[in-house]
Amino acid sequence: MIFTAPPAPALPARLCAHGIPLDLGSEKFGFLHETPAGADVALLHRRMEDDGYLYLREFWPREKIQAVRDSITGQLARLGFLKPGTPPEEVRFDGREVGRAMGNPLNQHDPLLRDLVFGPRILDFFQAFLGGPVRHFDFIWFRTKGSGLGSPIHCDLVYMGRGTNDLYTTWVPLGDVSLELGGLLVLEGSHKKGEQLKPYLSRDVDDYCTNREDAADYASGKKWWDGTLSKNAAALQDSLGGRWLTSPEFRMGDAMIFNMTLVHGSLDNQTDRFRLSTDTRYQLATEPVDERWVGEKPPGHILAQRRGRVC
Ligand SMILES: O=C(O)CCC(=O)C(=O)O
Ligand SMILES: [Fe+2]
Repeated sequence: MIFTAPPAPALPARLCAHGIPLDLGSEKFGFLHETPAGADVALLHRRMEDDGYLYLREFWPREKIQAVRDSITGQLARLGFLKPGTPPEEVRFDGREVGRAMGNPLNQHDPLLRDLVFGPRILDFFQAFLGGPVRHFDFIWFRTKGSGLGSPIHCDLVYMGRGTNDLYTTWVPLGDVSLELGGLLVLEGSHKKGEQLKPYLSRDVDDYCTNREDAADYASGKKWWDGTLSKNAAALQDSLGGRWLTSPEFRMGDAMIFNMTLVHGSLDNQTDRFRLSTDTRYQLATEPVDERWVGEKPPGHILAQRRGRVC
């Protein structure tokens, strides 16, 4: 019998990041490397080292994600974000954005969600991967992306680098995410561009330079840097190299785990529905933790967290 590779999925005519069309040629665009089911810890480490991420298909049972999705679509309906008269399951965008990270009104304490993203499946995984007892940040980042929107290109380190840098993000699609709906987008090999990205990676969004003339504006909260690395995914790719990678379809149950220096963002949503996902963070319990993200009500990027330094 002759086995042939599965056909490459058809690409939409256009895929954009922050309004900038990506070059979809095979040198510039491709699909994420799936981590084999049952990979041992040595292979997981090798993949994390080589790729900066692990893409785990069917990490959770689909029904578990569906239950969380139902809870979230119900909340969106009650909060009035869905197009009136449409079934909540369809999550039809009604023109009003839900709010980013700290401004997102969805329930951080939803028991079904917490049982998923802080439950034994993921904690056991990290315990094996990191080789000791682990902890997670308490804050959950919700992504509820309406039509036309994606996330700006960034590395996570600049938002959460005040504890250990041996910290991992888990991005969880709460629904199947087609290319048009717009899922996570990562720049191949970018976790190994530390030298080029040093000026960016040495910053933190809550730090400011005391020796600059606008220091007072940052100290008082009048100004804030939002941590974006680039607004132009195509130009960034020209300077750093690597293909932009995503999945032909992220499916409910998949987990994308990546390190703090992998450059990523997301594809713009080209549909009339919300794209739903969460991202959460995990580290060894013995390592220092970034205090902005722990506790019953994590403070996050509040003014009291601003720190001045000589740059
Ligand atoms: O889902 C998104 O749009 C962005 C996700 C992200 O930045 C993350 O998981 O760290
Ligand atoms: Fe991120």
